[in-house]
Amino acid sequence: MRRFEATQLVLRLAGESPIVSNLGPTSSELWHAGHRDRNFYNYGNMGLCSSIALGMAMGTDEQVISLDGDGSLLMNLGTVASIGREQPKNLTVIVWDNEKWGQTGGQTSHTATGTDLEQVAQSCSITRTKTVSDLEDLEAAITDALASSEGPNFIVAKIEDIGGSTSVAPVEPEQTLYRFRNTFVEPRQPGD
Ligand SMILES: Cc1ncc(C[n+]2csc(CCOP(=O)(O)OP(=O)(O)O)c2C)c(N)n1
Ligand SMILES: [Mg+2]
Repeated sequence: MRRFEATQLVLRLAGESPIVSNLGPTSSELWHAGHRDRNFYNYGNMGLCSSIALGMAMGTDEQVISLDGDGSLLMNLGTVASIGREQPKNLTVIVWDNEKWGQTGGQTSHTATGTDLEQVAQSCSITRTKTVSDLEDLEAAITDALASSEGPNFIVAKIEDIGGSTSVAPVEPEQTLYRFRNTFVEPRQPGD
């Protein structure tokens, strides 16, 4: 499964739900697959994608989707424990697992040598977990997750080891925050 096609699938299923995306190619591919104000592109920070999505899920009733990366999540496994502790019903974490720190040279990550992120999630009290490796199973897992009010959901999506299939997206952190935040704010009425 290629991340770009998988990202297009996520966008098709997400509706208006906020999507938080890992730095680098994950964010660039999301931008190319379908830029929208409710995409929160991470920039430069590693390991905080699902932490930000967790905070967001705790502040809204909407379904929140995190598109994380194996290497980044491995850098901050504590976020999985926090998701397990807080049990946000409206959070779905999808980990694009290419078993590599892809964008910095393709160094092999721990998921290539025995670390099973689905089991990590299970051990942190996240019970709704799945590991998928094709688009059909991914679609079923996401559909089930977004229809459920019993999250958190944790999906490990095994993806092919290819570099970024798109050019770097022209995203600026400040603009991302401004655009994204405004989608949660009620427009002001005359006289307010
Ligand atoms: C704290 C920190 N350390 C290192 C980096 C450099 N860095 C940027 S992306 C990345 C690899 C991310 O791996 P993964 O989340 O698996 O995404 P992939 O590149 O495979 O899509 C690294 C090491 C960084 N941005 N921040
Ligand atoms: Mg990776």
